[in-house]
Amino acid sequence: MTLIMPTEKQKHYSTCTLCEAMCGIEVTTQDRNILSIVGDKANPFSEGHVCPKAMALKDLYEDPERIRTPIEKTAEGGWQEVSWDYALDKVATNLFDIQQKHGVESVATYLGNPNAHNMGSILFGPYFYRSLKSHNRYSATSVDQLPHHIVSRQLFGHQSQIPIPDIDHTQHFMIIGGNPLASNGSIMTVPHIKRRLKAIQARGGKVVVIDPKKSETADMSSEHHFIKPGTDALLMLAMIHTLFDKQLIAADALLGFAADLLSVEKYVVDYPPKRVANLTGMSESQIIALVESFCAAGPAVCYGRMGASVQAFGTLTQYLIMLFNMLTGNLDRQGGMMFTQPAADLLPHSGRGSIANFFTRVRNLPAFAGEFPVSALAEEMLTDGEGQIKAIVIGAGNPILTTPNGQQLDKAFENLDFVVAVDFYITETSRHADIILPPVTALERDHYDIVFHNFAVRNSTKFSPAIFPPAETTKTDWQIYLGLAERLDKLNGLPTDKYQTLWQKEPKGVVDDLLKSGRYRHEGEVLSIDLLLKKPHGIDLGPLQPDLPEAIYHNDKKIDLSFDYFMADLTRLDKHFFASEFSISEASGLATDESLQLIGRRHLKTNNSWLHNSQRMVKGTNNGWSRCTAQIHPDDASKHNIQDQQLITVTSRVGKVTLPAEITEKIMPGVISIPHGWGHNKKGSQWHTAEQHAGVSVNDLTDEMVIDELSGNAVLNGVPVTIEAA
Ligand SMILES: Nc1nc2c(c(=O)[nH]1)N[C@H]1C(S)=C(S)[C@@H](COP(=O)(O)OP(=O)(O)OC[C@H]3O[C@@H](n4cnc5c(=O)[nH]c(N)nc54)[C@H](O)[C@@H]3O)O[C@H]1N2
Ligand SMILES: Nc1nc2c(c(=O)[nH]1)N[C@H]1C(S)=C(S)[C@@H](COP(=O)(O)OP(=O)(O)OC[C@H]3O[C@@H](n4cnc5c(=O)[nH]c(N)nc54)[C@H](O)[C@@H]3O)O[C@H]1N2
Ligand code: SF4
Ligand SMILES: [Mo]
Repeated sequence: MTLIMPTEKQKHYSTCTLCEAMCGIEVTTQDRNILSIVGDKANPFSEGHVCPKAMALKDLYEDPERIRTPIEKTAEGGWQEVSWDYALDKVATNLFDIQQKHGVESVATYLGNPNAHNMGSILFGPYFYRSLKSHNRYSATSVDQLPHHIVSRQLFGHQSQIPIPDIDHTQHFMIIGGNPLASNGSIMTVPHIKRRLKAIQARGGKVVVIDPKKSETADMSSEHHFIKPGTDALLMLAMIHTLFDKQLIAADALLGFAADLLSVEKYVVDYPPKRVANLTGMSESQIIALVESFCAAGPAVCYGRMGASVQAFGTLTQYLIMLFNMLTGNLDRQGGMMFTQPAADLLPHSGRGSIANFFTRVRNLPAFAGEFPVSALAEEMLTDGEGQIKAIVIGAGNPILTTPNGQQLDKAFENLDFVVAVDFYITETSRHADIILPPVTALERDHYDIVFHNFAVRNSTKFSPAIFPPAETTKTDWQIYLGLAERLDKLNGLPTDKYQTLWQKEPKGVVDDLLKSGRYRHEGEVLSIDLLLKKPHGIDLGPLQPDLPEAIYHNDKKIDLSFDYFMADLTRLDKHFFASEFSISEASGLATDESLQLIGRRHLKTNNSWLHNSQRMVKGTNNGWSRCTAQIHPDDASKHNIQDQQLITVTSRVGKVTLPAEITEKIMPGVISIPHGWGHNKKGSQWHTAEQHAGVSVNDLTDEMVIDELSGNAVLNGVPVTIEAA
């Protein structure tokens, strides 16, 4: 008998990749086991902060239901393990054959949120999509931040040049449709959000939250104002109107970059606060006071996120928020909205974002940056004809739970000839796959945050090498994508010489090049992966700095306010809000006096659809329903004769779901809130803990036919629904 002695415990310094906050973590391991994960106190950026989700990294790593080897569906519908070579060959050959038979457009891709946290997918995934040559590309962007990209593309010339709230220096932080206390911040990489918000208040500043729900963030804010879902564009128009009306414009410093800034006035004259008061649910005096206190604060920032983006006028709203910051002199000002100066800057090397240069086949929806709105995905699968989607590759996404009208999409998947999932779970979506290609989890791969360093509230840099050396039998996302790309190019008779270089370079080689050609030195040394390996806690590169005009990607180094593009949407807005009652209900589906407006919410222990197989993340929740409840106001409950915890049926144009009511004063009357990412009760998915806390999918209610027409972004907030006792 041989005794295998455990090796010494080891401490590793790494990064949590679950949300955008980039917290530094200290991971204690022994052999290939994780003993603990705690905050890395020596990390200069996150200073020891972690949230309860950090431990989910251990749960994911250990989860016996996580797939570790490629699997193929058998004729009987079961799964069998196959080798990587077999799986990659078969995927490439089938995709090639389908494209030969039905044309290049017949193969679609959908990329989910975790790709943004994965430098391998970001840097090497594109080789695969390009080798497919299909325009049928979709991602979670169009159920999320698409408006931000379009605004930045037009104004600053690059889709990813998005300014960030300078939270550590602001005196007034206005949050419209964000709940960073639950989400830990979005398009604002900010560990320790609570401490930072408290610091604003401690230095005499204010945190102001505008939200149809008195959220966790609203609970600790200086002021919270209810707003009716989907009316933020009206509020912003009235706020800008007030700036002109009360002569509060302070834009001198920006006129050199945007000479026509003051012409905004002519677009807002028709929207005095009085006119939007009823529609927004905010009084005239409330709106005027909001603006006056913002302008009196010194450095101030107005920040709009998810809640403000995934609504019928989300793009217009984000545009108006940017104009508001500019007109009050808060763009590129310390304590306002500022551009980060990342150490590894991908922007100069990546697409600036093409707008509406091609359109979907069925509904003629515009592409942005080479991607179609995901609201069009199901119809492109279901509608016969040339260009119909016959196969799809899903990379790190679960669109059946996360995109509008999930049930229709679920059915549409059954129509397909071939489905591939790059995922390590058998989810509601990947259960449709013919082959699943499972990458390793985050702690088993090298990590440099190539996206979120660009959205961080301080400039910083950190490289985290894989904690566990790769096993012979595992692959990371980039190895999967590169393997597929090389095979497809070979099948298409294209040269494949470049791949040899790429296999050797690896994504970290690309980051190394970016660091070396970047703007920073550390103690006189050029930044590089080698240098960062010696600094496992990361390096702080200081607070955000004014960066105009350098931050602008337009050739003339001027901000292009693109009035014609954005303000044209005011016609649709007027029709939607100010035309007769008839056209209001027509525009929003099924709105009647009886209907409630559906919105979403996040909880600290969720991550979209995929952390519910961790017992730690779902425990302590009610009656097997988990946290998936329908929050309604007591007035609406009594109107419909509904008791707390009673099961209710919620119905929209596209579907109905039944779940417990949670009666709370924290929600605005007339509004109902249901979180997304639940509904783990579909036959064939394999996460048994999640199944015990199944909940329902709110996206069985959201409507793929109602979109923000300017961007094609989904409308997940302000969906008209009716309720009744079940
Ligand atoms: N109603 C409503 N719907 C929403 C939202 C809302 O607020 N309300 N929010 C929207 C938003 S903001 C987003 S971003 C989307 C998210 O939507 P999606 O990206 O479609 O869904 P996720 O739940 O993030 O699914 C991620 C999948 O990737 C897998 N995965 C995790 N890590 C990795 C990895 O490293 N590699 C690979 N290959 N796979 C991995 C997981 O197992 C999981 O199956 O949901 C959107 N849907
Ligand atoms: N714990 C946890 N953290 C996460 C995620 C997660 O699933 N769980 N997901 C991550 C992802 S992918 C993203 S994109 C970010 C999103 O992060 P955030 O942008 O902070 O999004 P939410 O937490 O959903 O907060 C949105 C807020 O908007 C409000 N709202 C809804 N409709 C409207 C409206 O019409 N107008 C206004 N003004 N407000 C409205 C909601 O009530 C809610 O409080 O979070 C990330 N972090
Ligand atoms: S806040 Fe985000 S990055 Fe930090 S530990 Fe929690 S999930 Fe991870
Ligand atoms: Mo997101």
